[in-house]
Amino acid sequence: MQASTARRGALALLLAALILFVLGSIEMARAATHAVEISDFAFSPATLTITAGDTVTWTNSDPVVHTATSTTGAFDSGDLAESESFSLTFTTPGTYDYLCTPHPTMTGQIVVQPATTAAPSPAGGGPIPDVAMASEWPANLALLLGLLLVGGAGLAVIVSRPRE
Ligand SMILES: [Cu+2]
Repeated sequence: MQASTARRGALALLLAALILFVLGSIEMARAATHAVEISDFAFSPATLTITAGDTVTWTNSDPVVHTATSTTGAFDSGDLAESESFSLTFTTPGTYDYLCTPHPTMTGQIVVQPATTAAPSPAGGGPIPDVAMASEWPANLALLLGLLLVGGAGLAVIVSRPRE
């Protein structure tokens, strides 16, 4: 009876770990991080379409101070020196125009789509989010499948252990 209780405990632990991992993977797959490079006095890509909950990281590659500053006051990176970066998670769908305060002709736009809609082809026709999703999914799925296999093997070992 003692051995059986221990086995049940191990099973429960393993299952809990599996569930946590699956939930974590789903969350990772849902929330992506996108990069905007500030280079040669321009934001690249100038227009970026993301999903609510995604994070955008601006990185300044110029030897000159730039900013990523919302035209409506929604956000402001402050001064970014060379190789400095600024990250922001967008939770509210909408279109966010921004510019560089020292160089107002440098402009950019973040389009945040609702998280619930399964991303139909965006009105702007931006291929960037699709490419990002395509590159992220296989890695996460492979990771998930790998852990399920390891977990399954662990379960099989525990279950098949001879009873005393
Ligand atoms: Cu600038």
